[in-house]
Amino acid sequence: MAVHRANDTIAAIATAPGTGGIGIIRISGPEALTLLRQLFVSHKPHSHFTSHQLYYGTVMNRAGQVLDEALAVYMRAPHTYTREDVVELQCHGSYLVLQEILRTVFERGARPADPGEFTKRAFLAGRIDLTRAEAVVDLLQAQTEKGALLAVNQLRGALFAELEQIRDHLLSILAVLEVAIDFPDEDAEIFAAQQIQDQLQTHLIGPLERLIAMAEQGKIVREGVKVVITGQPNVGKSSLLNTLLQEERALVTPLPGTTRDTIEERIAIRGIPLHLVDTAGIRLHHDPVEALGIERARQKVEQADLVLFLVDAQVGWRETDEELYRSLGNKPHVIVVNKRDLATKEQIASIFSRFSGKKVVAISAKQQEGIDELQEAVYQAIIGDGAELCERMTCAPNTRHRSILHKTLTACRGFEAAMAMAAPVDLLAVEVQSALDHLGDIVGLTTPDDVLDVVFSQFCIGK
Ligand SMILES: Nc1nc2c(ncn2[C@@H]2O[C@H](COP(=O)(O)OP(=O)(O)OP(=O)(O)O)[C@@H](O)[C@H]2O)c(=O)[nH]1
Ligand SMILES: [Mg+2]
Repeated sequence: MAVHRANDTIAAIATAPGTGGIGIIRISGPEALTLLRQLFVSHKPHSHFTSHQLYYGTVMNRAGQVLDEALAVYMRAPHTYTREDVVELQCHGSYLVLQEILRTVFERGARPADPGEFTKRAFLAGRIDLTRAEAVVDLLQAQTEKGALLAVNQLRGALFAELEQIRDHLLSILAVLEVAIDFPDEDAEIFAAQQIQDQLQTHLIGPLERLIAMAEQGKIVREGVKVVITGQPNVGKSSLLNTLLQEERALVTPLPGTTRDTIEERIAIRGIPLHLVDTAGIRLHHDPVEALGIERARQKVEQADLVLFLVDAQVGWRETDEELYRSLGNKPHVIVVNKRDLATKEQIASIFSRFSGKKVVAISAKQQEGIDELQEAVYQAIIGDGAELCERMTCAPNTRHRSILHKTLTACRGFEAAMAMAAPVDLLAVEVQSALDHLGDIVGLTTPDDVLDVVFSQFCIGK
């Protein structure tokens, strides 16, 4: 595991992703006050920050641009949670803005807090005992919005399951090598090099590369589930975006072909951060600008984690809807029957009848009806029975996971190279052991001495 010095100044977003309202950035360590002075300008001039007092002002980036209005509090050591100097910034809670502010904090010298590191510091400073630390975990879990937690847990569970499999394969290879070391004469029989090489490619290098790629794409828990609104022109896609955002973000007109380019916004549904994309209505068209928009719309659908497929209830299900719908393949989706205020019960029922068992919701984007049901359907698609979605995304490796995955992969490649050079078996075993050791930093099984890490890794970052 990367060695982080205990007296670094650390920072993280302390509130759950996507919950809105306010978002808190917490900074702890010797540089906390210096950082506060650098990035926060109080509205009322004052000569110094009094401990435990709230200040109202603006947060700036290094270029001096205002990032947000915020309330700041400086808490002088040792009367703080971590017994270090602590600064908290209460901001407006948009996840993007919070990340922007956090980036500025990092640029100015703080480093990202490890999961549970604030509480770990509190524990190490004798501020709380281990049982209390664990109780804090429970409390946090109870307080945090269920959706966000479920998402994190489910995704994290999937990551662990994959890593366990990788570990099992490493262990089985190690076992073969150990036997070969202990019984050198039977070398040839036990040590089936080709088989090990296959196992290495299929079950170790391949999956590790995939996980790293996934981590590199950024993703899910940090950035949100990518939800793309698609459908034919004029079905009400932009209206839906606006309704979900509660803001007139996209242009809405009675004319088909209004949206020419994609529009991307971030929102949260039940604590799950979403990256919501409105696209141009898809139809065959010769207007070159619209054609470009349509091409882009198709790409967005391609990249989506979840598609909201809109159809106009009054117009009904057309051949062209069918065509477009088929092009989704098995992409996770929710069918949204819009403009229900204009349609008869029969019209709505006839569309519903096509999708028995699938997720269909009838809404009116304009009258803001059925939006709760839609949110529930989206939530279910992601969390509830969204096994397909979770399976595809598998997990959300974070930055720490990523660097460990890299080290594990490097060790596996080292093993591969050593095999190719027909290195002595005990050297091969060393490579495999090293891969296992790295992996253990995530899975936690091969670092037996550190109960603390296991306990504290249960915390969300920022606690
Ligand atoms: N009555 C009613 N009208 C709606 C509803 N949703 C959208 N509309 C109207 O339908 C028209 C088209 O809405 P848009 O949101 O622009 O549709 P769009 O799918 O984004 O259209 P393009 O961008 O052209 O593909 C507008 O006049 C909206 O006011 C609804 O639920 N009920
Ligand atoms: Mg539109």
